[in-house]
Amino acid sequence: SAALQPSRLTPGTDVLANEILSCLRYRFGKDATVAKPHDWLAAAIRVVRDRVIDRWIESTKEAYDDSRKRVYYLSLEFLIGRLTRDAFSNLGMMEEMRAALHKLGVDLDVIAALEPDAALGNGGLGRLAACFMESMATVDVPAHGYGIRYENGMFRQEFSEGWQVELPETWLDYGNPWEFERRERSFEVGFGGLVEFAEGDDEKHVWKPIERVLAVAYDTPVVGWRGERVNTLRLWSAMPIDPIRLDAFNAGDHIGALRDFTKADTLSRVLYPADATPAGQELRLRQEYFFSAASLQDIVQRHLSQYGDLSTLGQKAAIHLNDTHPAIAVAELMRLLMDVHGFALEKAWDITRETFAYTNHTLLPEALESWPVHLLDRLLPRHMQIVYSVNSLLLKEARDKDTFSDDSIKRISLIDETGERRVRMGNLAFAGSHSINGVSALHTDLMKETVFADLHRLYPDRINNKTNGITPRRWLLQSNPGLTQLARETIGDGFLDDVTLLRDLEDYAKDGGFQEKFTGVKRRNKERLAALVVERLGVKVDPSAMFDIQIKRIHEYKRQLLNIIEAVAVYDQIRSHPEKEWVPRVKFFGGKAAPSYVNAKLIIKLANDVARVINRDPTVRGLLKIVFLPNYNVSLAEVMVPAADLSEQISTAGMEASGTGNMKFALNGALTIGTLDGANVEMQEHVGADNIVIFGLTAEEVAERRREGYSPRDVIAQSPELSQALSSISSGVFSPDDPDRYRGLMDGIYNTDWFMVAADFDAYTDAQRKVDAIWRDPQLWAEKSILNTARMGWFSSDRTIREYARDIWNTPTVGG
Ligand code: DL6
Repeated sequence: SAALQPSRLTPGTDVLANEILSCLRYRFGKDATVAKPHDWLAAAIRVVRDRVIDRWIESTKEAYDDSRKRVYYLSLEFLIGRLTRDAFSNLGMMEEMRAALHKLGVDLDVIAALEPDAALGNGGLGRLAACFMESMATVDVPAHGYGIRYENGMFRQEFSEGWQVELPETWLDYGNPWEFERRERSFEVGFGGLVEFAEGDDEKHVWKPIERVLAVAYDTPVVGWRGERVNTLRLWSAMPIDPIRLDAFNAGDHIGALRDFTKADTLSRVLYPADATPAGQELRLRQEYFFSAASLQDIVQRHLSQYGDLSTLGQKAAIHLNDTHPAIAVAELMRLLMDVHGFALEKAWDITRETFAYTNHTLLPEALESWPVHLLDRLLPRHMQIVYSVNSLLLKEARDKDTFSDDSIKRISLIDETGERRVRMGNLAFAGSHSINGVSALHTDLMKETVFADLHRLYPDRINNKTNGITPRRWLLQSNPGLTQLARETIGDGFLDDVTLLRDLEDYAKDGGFQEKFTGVKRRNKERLAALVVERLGVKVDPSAMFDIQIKRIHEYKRQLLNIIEAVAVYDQIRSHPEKEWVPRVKFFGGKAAPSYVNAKLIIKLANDVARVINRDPTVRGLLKIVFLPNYNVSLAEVMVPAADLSEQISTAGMEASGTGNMKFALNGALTIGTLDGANVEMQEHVGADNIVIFGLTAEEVAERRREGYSPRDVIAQSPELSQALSSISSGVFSPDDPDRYRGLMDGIYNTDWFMVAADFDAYTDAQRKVDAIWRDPQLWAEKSILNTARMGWFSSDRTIREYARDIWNTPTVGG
């Protein structure tokens, strides 16, 4: 295993073992003979946690004493996964803890696996926030993450006859040893009511909400690499101000007496399980305002207690909006500045823009948030007034330029008047920020050309690109100890601190001895995944077959359908040409569908139906297997990513903002088959065009085909393989119990095919055969695989965070 250098913080195995025993005894009232695995985990965590706390307090104090600028990262999602390994490993205590536990007869890996995933996010956006938190601590940016402490995070996915079933995930059942409740950090958050003028001052407004809830802080320490800095993730939990209405209770209305409790509790109860799909219900807006308002009160209070004056807020605080979900914070800060602290509109607007920055994560029109004016009017009446006020400043600026047509002004407006009047949260976030960034070069260019074209013309200096990254600690050091150890033996330890140094592995790419070791590591990772597949699904897969993996949220634009249809085509081919030399493959899928997304759920069922037929067909002779692992989450990704030979990144070009799974796979030595979409474009530049298999239409070509009037039927008619696959799915070959099950889904491809599955199909199958050809030459495959690992260091989230710090937040960083 990767015995990372113990840091100066480690106290030695015996001391740790004694601390664990004493924690068991005095905190949990147990001794070693009666302790259950959960008790051992809880005790081990607390022993490490005490050390984290020391660094945490020091980091906080240092930032205060040095008057350092702080970053506040507002995100409705933090998809953390397990925290324990991060903390143990970043403090350099992993191996000593392992030894200490071993001495006590406990296996660290066994108890670590008991920790539930903190799944407070849907997918890429939430996982990015988690990587950023770890990287901010690593590169020494004093930062606070702010979000919601959902009691039920992402749902647990099970399959019932191949259909997705959603069940609540209760990650807090055994308590959460990593969090600290901060009752003293509670803030009131209001909703509804009316706005009045302050007494004797009809310049000043006072909002009188009719409903109030309490936001209570729960803090989690986030440990940076080598434990140099520990930052805070502050998650808000909602509580009623009065837990029970005694008057109602005493009058016999026992349910009514708890109404406030239920209403408050709902706010932090569930994560909306929507990703790149609309989630536009009132509760969602309430959640967004709830956590934005609590966070801003906290930030303002901290700033005032240190600096006494909010006019310097933007110099000492950078508030980052992770997508538009916290965009209402722009209006909330304006309200606090004007109504509570007496700033004039223009001055408040200057401070606001100096303080805020915004990251856009999607161009999909259905995922761009907007709220009906009447809803904001009712729920947040003062904020609606403020939106109108800043809109008038914004539109005046555009009109004064004389180069904006009426149509252009309409698109710039914060209010969309094309149908029901709605507030455009993207425009609000843009207008209220000094920096707006996309998450890959292509995505940023498209932002400038499409959704924000007019605002970009008005403020040409604001949009900038910050290509996403991933933390190499979790996605290499922890999840792939075998590869980490091999790299250490080969090129030394420098890459542990600067992952770009992995490029030294390039020298070994053609070295037969190294290739063998590299392939051996992959083989063991594949065996581990194969064992997990047997355990969870009872399906046997051969680790010498190519492991071809597509794991991500299920969405039509991500085109799991393209992958499944290709599997069906290969299945046909294997049966018609059994004499050919087929490359044995296991196609793995993993991912959840938004519960309301009918087609995504049908795609899951299709994958499972196709798997059932192919896996049981003796004529296939195991040359093709399909495995859909249920309940894909961060912990499962940590097993699947290091085991992949081939990574599927096949979205319709122009639709995936960046992708980050693509980076994790390539760093772990998988070859990518992908379109020129999102960060794949930059990955190709870094790993080299020979070491990635790119296919399909470009974003420009997709747009052109759509403009021209694309006819999928004609394309399908030209492709016998595709025609055959589509008609077998459509006619019920894979769904004999319900032959029409997939007719509608397939008709969508024949008639519209918005996601260009048919248009890209032949290019995709050609690319897959190219992959087969490389696989047949194991040295060539190993060489390309090693070059992927060696050249992916640039995609570290440390690099991304340094760029944010330099270009957006104006805060210093270390290293790099
Ligand atoms: O930026 C993180 C991640 C990107 O890598 C994905 O390409 C993108 O789809 C995802 N966006 C969302 C958008 N959801 N909303 N709103 O999750 O962000």
